[in-house]
Amino acid sequence: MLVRSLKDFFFTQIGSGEGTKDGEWLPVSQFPTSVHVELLNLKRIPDPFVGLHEWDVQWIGETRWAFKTTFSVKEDELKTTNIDLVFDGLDTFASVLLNGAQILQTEDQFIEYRVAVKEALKAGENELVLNFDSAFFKGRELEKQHEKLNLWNGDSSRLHVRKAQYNYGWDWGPVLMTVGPWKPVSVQFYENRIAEVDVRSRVSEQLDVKVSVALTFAAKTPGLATVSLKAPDGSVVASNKDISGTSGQAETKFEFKTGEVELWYPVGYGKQPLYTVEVELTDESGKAMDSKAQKIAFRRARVVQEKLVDQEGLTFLFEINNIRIFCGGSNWIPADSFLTTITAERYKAWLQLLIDGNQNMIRVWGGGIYEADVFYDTCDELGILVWQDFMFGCGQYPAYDSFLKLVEVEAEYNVKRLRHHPSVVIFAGNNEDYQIAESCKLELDYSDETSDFRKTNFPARYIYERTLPSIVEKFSDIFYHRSSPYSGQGKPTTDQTLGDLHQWNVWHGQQKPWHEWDTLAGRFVSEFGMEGYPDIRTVDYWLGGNKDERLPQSRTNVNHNKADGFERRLELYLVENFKHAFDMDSYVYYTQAMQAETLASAFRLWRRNWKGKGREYTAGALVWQINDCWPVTSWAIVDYFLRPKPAYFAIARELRPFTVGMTRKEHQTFPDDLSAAKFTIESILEIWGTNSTLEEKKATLEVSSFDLQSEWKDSWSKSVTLAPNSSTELFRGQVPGQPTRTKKSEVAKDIIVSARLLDEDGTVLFRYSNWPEPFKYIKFPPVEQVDLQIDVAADGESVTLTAKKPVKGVVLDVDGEDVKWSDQGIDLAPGDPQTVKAVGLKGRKVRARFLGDGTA
Ligand code: BMA
Repeated sequence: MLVRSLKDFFFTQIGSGEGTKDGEWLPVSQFPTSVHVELLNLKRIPDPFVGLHEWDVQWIGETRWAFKTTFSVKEDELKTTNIDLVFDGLDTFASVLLNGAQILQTEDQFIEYRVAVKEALKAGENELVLNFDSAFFKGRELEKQHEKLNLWNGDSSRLHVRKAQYNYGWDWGPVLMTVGPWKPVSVQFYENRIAEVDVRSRVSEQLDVKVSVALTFAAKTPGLATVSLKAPDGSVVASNKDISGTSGQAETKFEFKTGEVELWYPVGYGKQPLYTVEVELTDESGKAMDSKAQKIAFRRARVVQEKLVDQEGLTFLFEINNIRIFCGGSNWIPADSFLTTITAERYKAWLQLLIDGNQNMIRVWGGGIYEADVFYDTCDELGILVWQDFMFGCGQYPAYDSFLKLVEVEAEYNVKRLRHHPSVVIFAGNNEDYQIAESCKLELDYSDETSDFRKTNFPARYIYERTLPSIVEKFSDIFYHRSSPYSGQGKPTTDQTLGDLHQWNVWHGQQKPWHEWDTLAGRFVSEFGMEGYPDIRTVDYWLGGNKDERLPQSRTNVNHNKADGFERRLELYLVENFKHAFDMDSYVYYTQAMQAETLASAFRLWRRNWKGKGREYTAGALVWQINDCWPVTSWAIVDYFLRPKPAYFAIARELRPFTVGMTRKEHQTFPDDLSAAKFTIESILEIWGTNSTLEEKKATLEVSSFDLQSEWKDSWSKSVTLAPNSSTELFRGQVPGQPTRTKKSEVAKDIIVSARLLDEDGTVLFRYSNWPEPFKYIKFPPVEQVDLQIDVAADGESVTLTAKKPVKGVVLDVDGEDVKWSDQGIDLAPGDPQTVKAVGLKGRKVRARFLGDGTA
């Protein structure tokens, strides 16, 4: 098969306007591309990521645009039996003309379009024109034609349009309605081609492997196929030849006993050996017609929902090759408002950040896109488990026939595109659409499994409970989950004992203190979060040098935080917990410190709930969100420019193989039920360890306590054994140095309890300091007494931190460009120096912020 990519496109605005003059065709600067990217490149629009310019480019989304190219076809090429034009992705409503004749009308951004064009082509120059309508107008017309439906985020017309929903604006993203050929365009010449390679590898409980390879050919012409399975080192493991392809279909099988082929494991549990299935198709004379290679891997993946020994409900856990995995990870949104600008290197950098953050799962969220192949390839290579939503987010979607037809084609196309990735272990029908149905009190009777839901005012239930599960089952072996969140057993999405949970009662909902995460746990918490400002450099980027706007309350900063009521919520959590300052740099620090505390606490408390077989009370936590699509203040733990926030490092610590967790709770006891004045208050400390490895771990737990207001300190240690793949309770008792109190006016001492887990050779496996809360009450010692020292190593690429007093929330920085720090948001204890890598320090002076550093 001969494939020719078409890249030399020109674009113009249909009907003159701000973009291009009448009849002015401009060469594109890159391909694939979109109109915003091209106008930005030509400096015909301001950068929508800066200032309030988002609102200066809205006209683009309400304008029609055209792209055109010419390509030549030789006489002999024209003789080829089949010639197709293939569009991997057109955003979104395009009418396609070849040599002036319309050959295609598109209406779904998420699928490939293939058109047989042999008859429409001529020898010599051929002209291809793509006329794009305004998706926004199209949506509004469809909405008028059908009905206005409920949603959260964006214009309601989005629900009628199969386009990345976040384009319409989200509570972390701008309104930027992209338009254009966002994926490659090619012309393909072939006698016959391998249309589909469907590799299913079934790994039994005994871990033996059965592989079936089903082939679909474009044409029913005589031909023979050879299917080879190659090992990661390229050697041929097995091969089947002379498989007849004449009927257009063919199948072949391979079987391997346990251990004959290597299994794929998620990061932290084994390697990620990727095999390759190579298919050669020849005609009867042996002349090659087409070939395809597909990476595959062998793993047994299960979503286990079974009874717990002593709690109601069911587990919701992931098991890979018979190993139950605590999933610590993140939610992923599109990494840019302008998708065509995201390079393969950027995808890899993001996913490497996830791995460096000790995370093992990523959820591709339902308001974005079915991600690029490189995303899933990289997850396969790095051992990152993928939770894949279908692209429906926070809406009461329709299910009228034409919409349903689009969804069927879209789902089949993307399930087939993603099914061979070992990393993809679950498909979820949508993001939060059952929550919309619950909160809008739509017709949703969970016990009704039989009605034709299209006749209800929650018609999309038909998609999530009929259309998608049957497509997933028919074309893949991947587990299907009706929605995220979804409980099942007829329970609402807020049930904490079933399915997955979006726990938003911190920040949204009841706006509870993060200290209550333990009572807010679920079987699998697939969303929770806290906002924090991005790095000050990112803030300065969107300020575009406008110093007058360099304060938290400025119009520009407000435009770069899309979360409803963010001011109130940020201040709610800051005022309740931190003495804080309100200048720009301080607000960045304090919101980041708050975000880090909030999110680390969640992972710490929920990992404690992973207590071994039958006690997997919480089997996963996916933080909302790892990334941003533009420079913004949001729930992201790493900002748009891939600058990690302290929360990223705090979470990375809590997801290490061995951790120690602590809580400190006040227990008030009354001698009898008469008196309210007579009571005792004890500060009870609970300590536990976690071990995500499959071996038990012997270590030493060392607990050092310091009084912030005096030289008093205490220390004890004991040998501990951390159970494999579980948490282990290690200690419960009074906070050292904190006497029992009998009056509320006897305030608790500022005792800092620092625990370290030491390996047999004395290496520090983990350290964690538990501080009295809320932090706002703490009387921090004068900075001189703290005497925080930052010593730069001889190689200038790391710094060692020491202090005479416990220090909380150390964030390091330098002037100028970023340094790649290995840790941030550090809690220091006297006598326990910590070394932080500082790649790119280049001799610059390191400064530090910390709680009690005098800025508030
Ligand atoms: C959940 C997500 C997103 C949203 C986030 C923060 O609803 O599914 O839709 O951005 O919360 O509000």
